[in-house]
Amino acid sequence: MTAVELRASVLAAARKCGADAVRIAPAEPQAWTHERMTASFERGDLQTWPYDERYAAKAADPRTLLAAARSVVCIAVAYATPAEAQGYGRGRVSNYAWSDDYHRRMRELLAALARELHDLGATTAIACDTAPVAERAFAERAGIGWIGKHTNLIAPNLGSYVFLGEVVTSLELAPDAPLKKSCGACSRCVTACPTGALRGDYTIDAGRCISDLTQRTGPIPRELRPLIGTWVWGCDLCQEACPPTSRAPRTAGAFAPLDPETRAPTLAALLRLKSGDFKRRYARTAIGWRGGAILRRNAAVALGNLLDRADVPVLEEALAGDPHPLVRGHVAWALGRIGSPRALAALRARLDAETDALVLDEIQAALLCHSQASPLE
Ligand code: B12
Repeated sequence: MTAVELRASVLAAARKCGADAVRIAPAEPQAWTHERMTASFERGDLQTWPYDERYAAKAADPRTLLAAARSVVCIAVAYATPAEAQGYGRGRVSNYAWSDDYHRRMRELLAALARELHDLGATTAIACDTAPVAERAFAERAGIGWIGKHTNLIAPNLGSYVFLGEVVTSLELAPDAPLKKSCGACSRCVTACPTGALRGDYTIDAGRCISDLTQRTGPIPRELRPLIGTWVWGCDLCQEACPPTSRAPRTAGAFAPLDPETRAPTLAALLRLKSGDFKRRYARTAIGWRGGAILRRNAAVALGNLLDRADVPVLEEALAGDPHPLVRGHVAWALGRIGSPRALAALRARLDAETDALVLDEIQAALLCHSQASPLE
């Protein structure tokens, strides 16, 4: 087989396995990526992630995954499915988590492609999300698309609602050229981000990104909670505002959407979600890995942002009965935000019964805001 035929068979195999876009990058260390990632970590952009300079060095060099690496086969798979109206009282879940967990689907796809490459005599390593690979940077180098001001990779005709994956291989394949495109003067994503996470210079302060805030463990900083709106898992606001992304067809075949209650859960029901129900509903999705308490915490914040007195009883119930102090603390905040007489009475009543210091602090902070006047009274 000639080098041209080999390359063509690899690209055809990737398409056959389900890639919507496929291009090749050389398996060389990317000094520019190493530098940019290091600078980002030094600025503290990814404070909730265990990343450092050593991680950046690994992520910028595919030989970390495979010593004999010569090429990186980069693929993108579209995941946007038709958008739907959310409905009042429902939480927003990011489009990337509307279907079966993409990690599983992408691994199947990448493993199938790797098997095809083995038949061509190659050794391989596959990566999607969890391996130390700067996936967007390699996809950008391969010419799959360009990195936008929202820091997501935007592929022509597909937009940014694409998952990225790589097969690092010992095969010597002629690389593709980068597209060398940029967002130009467009900065709609920057304006659309309510928390100001995007700086407009193609970098992000991930500690302010709603996607990070809803997925991290531990308390969400109080000053950022009102900006989260009704997002309960991930966030798509920067991508919804992105012209090439909103123009792209929402017809992903590989990721069929699950039922509406999973994609846009009723907030009151989410706050009451028991562990067994959480597993039944979310174990198969990309939401499953963090556990139910994180979702209940997020439901509390979303209810605090809906500012509806009708939700006070369910919040009251959770303040007294949720087993997790993290949830009770955010519920206290939500009751304080609503600030109706019944909500404040529930907070006061809990002061004597509550034993957890974090929750007590939240209750006191919530009551303090109302020591002068309540917005809804
Ligand atoms: C940590 C992480 C997060 C964190 C931090 C995100 C961030 N922007 O760094 C949080 C939780 C916030 C997050 C959110 C999301 N994530 Co995420 N995440 C990752 C993960 C695991 C590591 C990313 C990382 O290393 N970040 C550190 C920064 C410094 O590095 P970087 O993102 O690679 O980008 C820099 C370099 O590429 C460098 N660079 C290198 N070469 C070049 C060239 C040019 C021209 C430019 C401009 C820049 C550049 O500049 C970039 C910006 O500084 C990757 C998987 C992976 N292994 O790569 C998925 C990944 C990036 N996430 C993904 C997705 C889908 C999301 C969400 C859309 C999910 C959601 N809807 O909630 C959001 C998007 C939020 C956003 N605007 O970024 C996809 C992105 C797909 C795409 N089309 O780009 C990935 C690739 C997973 C996958 N396999 O598909 N994520």
